[in-house]
Amino acid sequence: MAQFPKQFVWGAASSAYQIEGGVHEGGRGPSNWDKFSHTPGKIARNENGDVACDSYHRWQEDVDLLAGMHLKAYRFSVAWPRIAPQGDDNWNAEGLAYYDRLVDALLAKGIEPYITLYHWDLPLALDEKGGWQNIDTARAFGRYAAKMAEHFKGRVHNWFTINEIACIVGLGYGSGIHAPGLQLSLEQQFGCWQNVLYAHCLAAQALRQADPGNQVGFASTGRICYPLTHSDADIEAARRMTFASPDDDWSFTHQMALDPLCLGHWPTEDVGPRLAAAIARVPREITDALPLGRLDMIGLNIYNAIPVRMGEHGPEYVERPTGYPRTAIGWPVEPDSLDWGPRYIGQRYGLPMYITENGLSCNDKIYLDGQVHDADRIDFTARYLLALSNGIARGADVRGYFHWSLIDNFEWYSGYNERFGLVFCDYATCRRIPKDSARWYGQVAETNGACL
Ligand code: IFM
Repeated sequence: MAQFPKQFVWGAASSAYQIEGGVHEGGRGPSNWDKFSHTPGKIARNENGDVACDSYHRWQEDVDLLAGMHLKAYRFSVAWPRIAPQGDDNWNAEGLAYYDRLVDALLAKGIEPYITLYHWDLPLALDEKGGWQNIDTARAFGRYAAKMAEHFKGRVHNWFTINEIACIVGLGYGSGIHAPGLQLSLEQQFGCWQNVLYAHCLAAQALRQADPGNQVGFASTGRICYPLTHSDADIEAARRMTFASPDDDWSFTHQMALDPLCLGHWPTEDVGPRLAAAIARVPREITDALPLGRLDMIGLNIYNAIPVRMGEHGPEYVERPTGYPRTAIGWPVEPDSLDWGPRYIGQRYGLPMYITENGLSCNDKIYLDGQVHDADRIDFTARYLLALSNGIARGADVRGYFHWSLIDNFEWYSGYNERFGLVFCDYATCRRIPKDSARWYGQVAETNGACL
């Protein structure tokens, strides 16, 4: 039987651009993702987030769905362009009022809001001035965070500043498959990276200044490795590969963000020479601000991991056998990621952790009986949660789990093709249908995992 700590937080997660729609309503300004998704050829079937799940109007239904699943926490993001339509300090009262309604409705149902301040939708005005290449974007983010902290003081206590710096930089400014669609050099990407971290630090400072009781987190994603066997050599090999930063694969790693924020220095282990040179050039203004960014909690977005063993010449990846289980999007099913990931990260940083995202896309559909039977999601999530409870039993200080996602939504360059929700969204009408997994996950939450 799985065991979770008594106060373990069961929740679900979403993000603004992926679910809200209402992009021209309530005084919201244009974003980088509006521009990118409306550029032909960037998104599957040229889809966009104009309507998405229409949560801009159906937020009360979302809250009711969370309550129906006995969830005590909701991680959602605020659309910066709704609060600062031009990216400056002209705050939009209607945008704030939208989140007032959502936060108050959550609190009325006993659901704790966990706000993410940046889940990739940047005011277009800032994007046009260079986006994360420009250090002024970080300064603007600090002011936006201050506004949010002051406005929600006493109602919101848990904040994640940034979601997945790896995707912001690696996909937005590296491979170019996300907004703004640039393909920059390692050095230029690292310039964006240091600006995003600086933004986090300024935001963390503002959040604490507004309310010293605020819990400040950073939702990180990146390579997790797990040992092929439980030999000491394989365990050490997987740890080392988890925290290596070679020049050709540095951005999708946790330590590039968490070392500076939690240890106060940049990674030193297995760092490629070009990356090391870029690190040596980080401006003083940013390095000096790093201590402000210290974390109260680490958010981990974990979907899979890579098996590793100690080979003759050092740690090596192990190829998965033919026919290995995969989700609809093609990601390998690797429950061990939730066992070893939090263990390795916890050993390195010694901070409380939350699984801020975990889940899968399935080829869900409405069956003849009108229901959505998603046995794959139940099986996947049960395996991952059992592994997580194992990691917790072996010392990982994980305080909560947020399933990605509450509801099917706009999956970035894949458009609406990938269904990650516990709740089905019929995009023609935006009608919500809780899937079998929603009922099952509700039981998991209600029994604190004892039914697993
Ligand atoms: O949908 C995304 C989310 O926005 C960020 N983390 C991964 C999810 C699945 O791809």
